[in-house]
Amino acid sequence: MAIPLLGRLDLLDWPIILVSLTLAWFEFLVSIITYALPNSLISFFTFITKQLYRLSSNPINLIKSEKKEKPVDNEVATYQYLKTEDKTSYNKKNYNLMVELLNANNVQEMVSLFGYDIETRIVTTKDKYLLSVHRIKGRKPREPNGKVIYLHHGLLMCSEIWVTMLEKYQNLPFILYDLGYDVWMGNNRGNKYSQKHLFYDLDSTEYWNFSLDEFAIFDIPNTIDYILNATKKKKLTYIGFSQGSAQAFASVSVNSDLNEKVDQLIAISPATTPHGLNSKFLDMLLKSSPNVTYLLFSRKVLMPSCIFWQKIMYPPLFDTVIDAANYMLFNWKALNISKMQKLSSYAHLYSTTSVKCVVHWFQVMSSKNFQMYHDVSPALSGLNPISYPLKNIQIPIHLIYGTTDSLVDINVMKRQLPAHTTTFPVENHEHLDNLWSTEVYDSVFKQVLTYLQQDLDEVESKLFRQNQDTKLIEDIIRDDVDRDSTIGVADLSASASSIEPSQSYLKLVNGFGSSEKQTTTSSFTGYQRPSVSSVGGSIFV
Ligand SMILES: *[C@@H]1O[C@H](CO)[C@@H](O)[C@H](O)[C@H]1NC(C)=O
Ligand SMILES: *[C@@H]1O[C@H](CO)[C@@H](O)[C@H](O)[C@H]1NC(C)=O
Ligand SMILES: *[C@@H]1O[C@H](CO)[C@@H](O)[C@H](O)[C@H]1NC(C)=O
Ligand SMILES: CC(=O)N[C@H]1CO[C@H](CO)[C@@H](O)[C@@H]1O
Repeated sequence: MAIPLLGRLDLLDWPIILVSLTLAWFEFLVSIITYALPNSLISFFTFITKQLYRLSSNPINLIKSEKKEKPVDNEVATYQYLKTEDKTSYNKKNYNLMVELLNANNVQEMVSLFGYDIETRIVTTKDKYLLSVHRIKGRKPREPNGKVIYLHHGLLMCSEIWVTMLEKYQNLPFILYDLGYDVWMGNNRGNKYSQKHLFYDLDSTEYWNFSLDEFAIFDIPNTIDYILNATKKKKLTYIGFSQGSAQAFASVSVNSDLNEKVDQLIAISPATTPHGLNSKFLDMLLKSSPNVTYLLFSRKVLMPSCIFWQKIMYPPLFDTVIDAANYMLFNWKALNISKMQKLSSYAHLYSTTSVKCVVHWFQVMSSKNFQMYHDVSPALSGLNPISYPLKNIQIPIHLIYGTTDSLVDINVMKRQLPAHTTTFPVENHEHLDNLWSTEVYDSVFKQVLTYLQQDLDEVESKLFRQNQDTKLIEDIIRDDVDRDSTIGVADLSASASSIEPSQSYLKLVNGFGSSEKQTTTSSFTGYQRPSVSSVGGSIFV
């Protein structure tokens, strides 16, 4: 006898549903418990983690049986987490900037650390979602070159990912702006900057009822139209990271008018049909049926508790968790991103999206076909999803991909895309390395500039020599900081004690409930930036 609805599940789905329900309940319980936790307990856990990180750069080493070297003296121990790395990249300037970036609340605060400003525009999509688009503004006059660039982020991200690098010249928007481009950074519906609909409640299932299809059909074309109208230009250049490039391919393939509006698509770490997850169990679990994923994560926003965890976690621990999760899910080892960089970048990695969007990706992975979202399993119903007609794209496409990126199967992608697609492999790079690695300017952004038909020698002389004359890079350095002093870990922790408590990068973490506000003034540009209040511990005990 058939049971309505549930009777349609495969045999294999049953044990999975049981596991999912257990996990879901577990997450529910944990979230109840954490919300009920008093602040003092949270501080206690933070304290414990801090002690663990003092003993070892990586808590995993603590459980390993091998003996540690003799205990280090206190001065050095305060900065153990960063110690294992090449010390040359640590100077006081970088460290202070990292603290500021880590604690920055929004993209506006982030770019202001580098002497830029943000102009926010609100795009209303045809289906009435409101999206923020961020346009870079400089505080200094520069010569516009009349070209427009549109940057778009990846899955579970927001526009902040473009401006997290500690070295100014490794942030793509700043290079492009200084070279004269009009630089815009888009945001998908549902992320940190676009959580608004004219009619739907943010808490409703209707609001979160979107997948890649809506990005492709509404968000991308509507944003492009908005930018072109605002700039009174005929064409722009699109640069996407990861899902941001997949969205663009999908979008151009179904909106043929975009062929006239975009002059080229530059795809950094593009992903259209990833193989699947590294963890076989999770892979099977999530590919099995969308209903399982919906049971596990609801039909609304994906894991909103991540933001909460990020807030209460000790930042190095948060980074370790992200690294471990990425390793389990995708087999990424994140060797090319320095720990210092991770502290600033990972803090701006996660933003919200819908569960449906992730379900859509799992459908693409399991069918090995870049197709639209569909509700019923085609194997059972004979109802087939529509594939995105990627071959329709007429504009030039350039793929910049890492050779060790487990999400990119370059041959599959080349077969899906039109024949005029060009590729540029980056040796030994994983997915995120193409955005945040220690040499991302040299290995990736130079190539982007080449696609933009910039003369690299000219660029370098413009960016770097100009900096020597007019101290552009130095804008970001506060007067009291000696930028050239490259110091070892011991010195770093010694100097760290002179950093005021308000600069502890834990200030956000335990900052709940305090109304104390402080402002720091950058002596060079004279702008005022509110800094988050500080309660609780610093890493420097
Ligand atoms: C989501 O949107 C589709 C149309 O795009 C509609 O058929 C479906 O009923 C909606 N689902 C929910 C839960 O609102
Ligand atoms: C284009 O911009 C003008 C203002 O500059 C505005 O009045 C008009 O509605 C815009 N058109 C579209 C299609 O967004
Ligand atoms: C998932 O659940 C819906 C009802 O909520 C049902 O119509 C659909 O057939 C189910 N899909 C699968 C693959 O079990
Ligand atoms: C420059 C650098 O550190 N490159 C490393 C990037 O990561 C790969 C492993 O994924 C290493 O083999 C490279 O040496």
